[in-house]
Amino acid sequence: MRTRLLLLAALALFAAHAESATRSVDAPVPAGCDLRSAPVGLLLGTGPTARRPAPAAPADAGEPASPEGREYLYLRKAVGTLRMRGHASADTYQVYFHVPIPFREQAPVLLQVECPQMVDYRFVHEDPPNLLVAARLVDADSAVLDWTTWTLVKQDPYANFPTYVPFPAPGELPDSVRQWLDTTDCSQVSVPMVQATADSLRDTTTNLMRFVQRVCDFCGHIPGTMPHEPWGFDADYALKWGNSCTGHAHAAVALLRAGGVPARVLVSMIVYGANRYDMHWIIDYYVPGYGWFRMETSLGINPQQPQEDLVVRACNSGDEFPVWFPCAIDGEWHTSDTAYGMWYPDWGLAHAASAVIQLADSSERIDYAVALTDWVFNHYSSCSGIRLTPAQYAAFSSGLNHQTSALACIQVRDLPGYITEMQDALLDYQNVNPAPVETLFSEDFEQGPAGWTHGGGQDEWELGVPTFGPAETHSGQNCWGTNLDGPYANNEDCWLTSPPIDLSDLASANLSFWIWNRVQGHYGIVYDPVWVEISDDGTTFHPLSSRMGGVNGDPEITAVGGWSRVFLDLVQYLGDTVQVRFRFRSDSSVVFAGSYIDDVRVFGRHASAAIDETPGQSVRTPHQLPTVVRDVLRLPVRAGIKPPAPSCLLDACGRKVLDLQPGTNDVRGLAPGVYFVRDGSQAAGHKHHDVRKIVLAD
Ligand SMILES: [Ca+2]
Ligand SMILES: [Ca+2]
Repeated sequence: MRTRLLLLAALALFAAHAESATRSVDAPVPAGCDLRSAPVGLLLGTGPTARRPAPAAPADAGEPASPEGREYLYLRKAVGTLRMRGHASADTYQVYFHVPIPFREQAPVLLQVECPQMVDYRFVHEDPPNLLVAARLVDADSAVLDWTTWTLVKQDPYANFPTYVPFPAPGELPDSVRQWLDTTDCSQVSVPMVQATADSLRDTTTNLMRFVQRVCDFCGHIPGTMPHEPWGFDADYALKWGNSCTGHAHAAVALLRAGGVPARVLVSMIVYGANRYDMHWIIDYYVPGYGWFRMETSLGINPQQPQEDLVVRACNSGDEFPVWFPCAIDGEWHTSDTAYGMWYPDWGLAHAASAVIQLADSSERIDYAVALTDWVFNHYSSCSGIRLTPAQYAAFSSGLNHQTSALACIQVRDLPGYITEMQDALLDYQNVNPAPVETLFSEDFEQGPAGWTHGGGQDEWELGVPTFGPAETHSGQNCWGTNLDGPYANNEDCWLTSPPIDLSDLASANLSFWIWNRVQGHYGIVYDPVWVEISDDGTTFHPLSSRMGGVNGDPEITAVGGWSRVFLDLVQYLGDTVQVRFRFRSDSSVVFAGSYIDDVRVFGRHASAAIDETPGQSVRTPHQLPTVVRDVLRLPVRAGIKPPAPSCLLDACGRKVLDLQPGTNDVRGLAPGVYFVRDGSQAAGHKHHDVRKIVLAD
């Protein structure tokens, strides 16, 4: 039995989440704010008549109320702590995690990552607006990775929030929102209970807004308990038995879609909670003629103010996932190697978000600042960590310095200074101008095996039309499956291997594929796993993903999982010709439908000029921060930047106590306490230096 801390979403309107409580469970706790142990009265405190309160009080006392023509801009801070333990099977491995994304009213300013074992990191761009971060770490017994993001969020006063909107006639919705009417494995629009509930909530009203409000009130009253095992996080389960925030969101999405209202799931970090927690789940819904509005589906708040949450994933209908599918490639973080378990330790308490400042300004200037931040972040996230020529790298470094200075400006409420610095950053980033993303390899398996081979023990991989597992392929008629017309066998250990894929002359590369997985597993322990491996010589294969598990096998629950897409980073193999393979292994008893693969794609950017392909020698964008390990303060060497002033160490009163050299610095002579590293590698003439807090322990 393992004791875990669970977050109780015991909220009284916008009060902070309640203190964590302990609860014994014999399995890891799945993602999503866990509501099961929460006092129901508090959970349901926002009933039909309890509307959301006035906008949250300013983060700083004394901030004047927003005057006429002025709106609020908020700076939010989000942090994550990822703890890895075990040994990778290669010298380095990848850690993948989600951070706040550019999404409507919110624009990330900057990401900072601290980890003594980190080599570098980069952003993996999925379909817009989603992205995740892939950090590469040197293998060690254990590692702790801390990330921080700073995000601007502009207030939406909801001045246009309508009171009456007729339901759209078929064909009246724009094509761009139609995907969010689909039935999915998480939001099962087509099951009778969803249809009946939606019909009952709609009743005779012709007002779409009234229907939406009834769905919100209904979902706010779904119990925060999950009495039926095994757990599911889909709409069907939530309506039958209750759920965490994940099921509340899927239920609301399914009910709205069943009533003809496009709705999408948002995975978020709550700003108003004081503790560390799992990711939280809310939704957006589309009102014809007005656009998208946000809904807090666990507390029954509609519309929810955008500044209360930082969105880390906005689900396209094909991207919805029920928390633990595929296990270990979930919505929060995972590693590239089987040796590193995402469950251990403290998984589920890895995140926190908080308010930093808010300021009032003209809506025009705030709109511009957010749009500018969006542009800058797009360039920054495209270039960060990829291979650059020296000229590109110089431009990138200058842009990053301006971006860092901009963050310092906004932290002291200097919005004009922020805008100036971000404009300079944008100009620099435009000079980086990397090659566009191209598809380097793509296979939908509609034209036969196309060079893919399979083998191994008890091998049953086959290509064709599935008649047993998924109801349909992800594309066309064909996909690969561990057995197309029945369950896999016991004691399999087999592989499906791609033809060689050329990764030479690239600045970045990623692998994506779609997988339908229904294998034996139980609450995160996978008995019959599938995972991805890669080889640069066709002989020795290394893990590229952690082990992917499957959905539960409860006959009472509609199969949840469906086709899911996985994105992986291939930076370690740039310059090589690689083969990837899907490895499947089953134990000696209990079988399920198996693993099905479709639409494998490799995409990336070509290098802008000939770059040395030797890893470690090519120019990479540095983000390493000062670290203190065993009385040695290590100051990263910033290639390409000529420091105009030496870096130094300041005490808590701002007095210089030590000049710092790039590389290692002996700090044994200093008393324990809080110090600040002032980075001298800023461009000359800048008001703002990058200042990092460090703590010297006894
Ligand atoms: Ca296909
Ligand atoms: Ca088995």
